[in-house]
Amino acid sequence: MGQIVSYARKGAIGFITVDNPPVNALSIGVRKGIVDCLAEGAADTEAKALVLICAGRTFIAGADITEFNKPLEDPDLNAVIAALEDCPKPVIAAIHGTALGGGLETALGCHYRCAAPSAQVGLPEVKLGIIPGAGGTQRLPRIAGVQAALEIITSGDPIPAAKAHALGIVDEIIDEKLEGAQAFAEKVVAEGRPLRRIRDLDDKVAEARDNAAIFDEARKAVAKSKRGFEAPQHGINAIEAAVNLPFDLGLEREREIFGEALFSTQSFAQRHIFFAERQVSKIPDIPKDQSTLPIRSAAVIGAGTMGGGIAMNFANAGIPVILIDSTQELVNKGLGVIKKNYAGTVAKGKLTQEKMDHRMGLIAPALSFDAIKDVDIVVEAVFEEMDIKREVFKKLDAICKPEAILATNTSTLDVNEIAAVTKRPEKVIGLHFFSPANVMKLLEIVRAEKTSKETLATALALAKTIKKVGVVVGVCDGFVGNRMVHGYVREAMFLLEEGALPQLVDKALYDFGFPMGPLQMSDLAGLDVGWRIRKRQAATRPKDERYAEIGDLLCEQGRYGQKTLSGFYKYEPGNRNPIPDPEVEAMCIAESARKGITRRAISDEEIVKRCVYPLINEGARILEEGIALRASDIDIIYIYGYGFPVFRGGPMFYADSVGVESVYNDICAFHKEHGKLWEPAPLLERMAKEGKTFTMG
Ligand code: 3H9
Repeated sequence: MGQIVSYARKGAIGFITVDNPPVNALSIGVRKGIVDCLAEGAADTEAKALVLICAGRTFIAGADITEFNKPLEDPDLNAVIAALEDCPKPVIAAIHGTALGGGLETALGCHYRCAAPSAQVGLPEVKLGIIPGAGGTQRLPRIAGVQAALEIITSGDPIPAAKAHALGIVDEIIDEKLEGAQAFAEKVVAEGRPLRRIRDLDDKVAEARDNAAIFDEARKAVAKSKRGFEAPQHGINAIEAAVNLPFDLGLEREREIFGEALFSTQSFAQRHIFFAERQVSKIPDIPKDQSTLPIRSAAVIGAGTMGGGIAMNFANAGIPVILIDSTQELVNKGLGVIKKNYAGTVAKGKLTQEKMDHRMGLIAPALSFDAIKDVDIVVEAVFEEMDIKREVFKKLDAICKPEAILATNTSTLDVNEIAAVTKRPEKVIGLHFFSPANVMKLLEIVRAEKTSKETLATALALAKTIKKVGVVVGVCDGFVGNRMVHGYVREAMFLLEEGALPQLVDKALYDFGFPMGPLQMSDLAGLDVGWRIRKRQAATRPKDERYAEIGDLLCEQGRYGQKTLSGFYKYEPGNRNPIPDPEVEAMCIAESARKGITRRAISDEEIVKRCVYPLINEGARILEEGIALRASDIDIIYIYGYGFPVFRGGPMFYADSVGVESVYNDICAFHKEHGKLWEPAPLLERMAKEGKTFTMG
């Protein structure tokens, strides 16, 4: 293996090259290597300037996150950056790919920066629950101004090279392959440019020195846009220190805040999610080099809300898609909804009219299955009835080319049974999109008994192509997400019988960090869906099982949720804001009386436990049954499919952070009080007794 960091001179310019795949993270070898090569370059009398450049696909993408849980080895990154800044020769960073976090901080320690046109720079630390810890909060406002620094640091989003250039972060845009880095360095030497240390700049921070309002506004904005997240607020505090303190004291303050954030539960949760997201596509029995089928064309059966949304995903990725329904009217209606969705995005300035036209052009309506005989994949999104699905799959099997993958978007039905009606069960898979399918990032990829590895690997690759987070799950009623959500909503309804009102239940879970509570969510999804399922299950429901009738009573009154402007709440036309409804409150009180339940005051803490712990309990069952491969996969499903707060790490990480034993003990107490629906999952019980965790190794 070659050196991680090496020094070589070309003409009068010394090159320090970092080569630490995959993303040139700043592990200890890189930190030491940079300091050593810098000394070599400084001592090289022929070298008039030094260029810090990276091999591979990117400039340094940040500190090595895997080192965060270990004792830090010297030199730390601040020492490396100080060495760059104090170098007696101009040091120039040459940036390609992404200069992120510690990577950008390193570049800001250099005297000048040049970048490839496609490069991006950013400080994404808040996404890991921390703040930049190597001077980023102190140097960025000095070079780019306080407002820009606030935006970049609190959002964590990268900015393109051109914008970085306009802000002064990058001094020169060169060519894609960074061949112009040498010429730029020579120019710096020829022009006798000074050793510009960002730490010494003051004009941009001075502008904000008597402007406390800029920070107040940022705090307010972040409290709304990043509700519940601590790190963006920490970031603002650190930038404020940059404005009001001398550089070294500001750096010290940044260090303190960084340390505090690093050991916070939120940061552990967010780092868990970072790695969980990268783990999710790794399937133990699927080799890395597993062949996949190219997906160059697609078809969606069913032009309803779901089918239309799925078709948009293909069109967005540039894949032509045929949208089929049984009548011209239904197809036209579906196309109309798609057009309206795109037009909304154009109106918001997030899509050009030209791109919209191109995407619409990729969606071809059709009435007959004959139109789809050559497509590479078909996604069925017809009515959720087994008989209908079986018919569709029989027809698809007969018409589609033998290599085509046949996918079902079922959310509850047995994919094995659907596969069994075809002669190609190895090509059948579930692709469970979440509504609205063009927006929600989650895709449950349902691996049926006979699904081949190639089909599964193709589905995982497709998920990436259409920018979804694909999570592989096994066959069971509701798969992972919906199976777990059942207990979450069930308890919310029991709480209404016990003394809470919808707005109280929802507020507790909103405050916990969900974008909305379970009852508002049910109103949004439509109460009739669950009602239909419950009616189907009524015959087999054990007589002694507790059951809340409130959801059924609402549906019997035609209150199906937002679409009928009434459900657990009332709604004004065209407005999604829930309005508490005295009629529903009276219904809750009447139900308690009918069941002989004395209504009581219920704390937010109990509401959270009653609704969130069923997720954990069912999650443990799902894990034990092998329906999910890993606890972290369940966390990803809940974050991307149900808005579980990222800073709590998903339900399984949350169980670990509260303490598995404590969760188990509460579940046992609920079991005693509320009956068998709360029976603890055997895995949860074992883990509690053995002192184990779901996600913490
Ligand atoms: C920081 O810098 C703190 C400082 O302010 C203070 C220090 C004192 N470390 O995402 P990919 C791994 S905080 C370790 O699939 P892509 C990743 O796990 C850091 N490992 O590639 C994966 O491993 P595997 C601030 C890392 O091309 C592999 O690399 N920086 C790191 O889709 C490929 O990753 C960030 O937060 C890391 N920093 O995207 C940037 N980064 O193959 C985080 C990646 O075993 N990184 N890995 O699964 C990213 O955003 C993306 O990885 C990037 C490439 C855009 C760079």
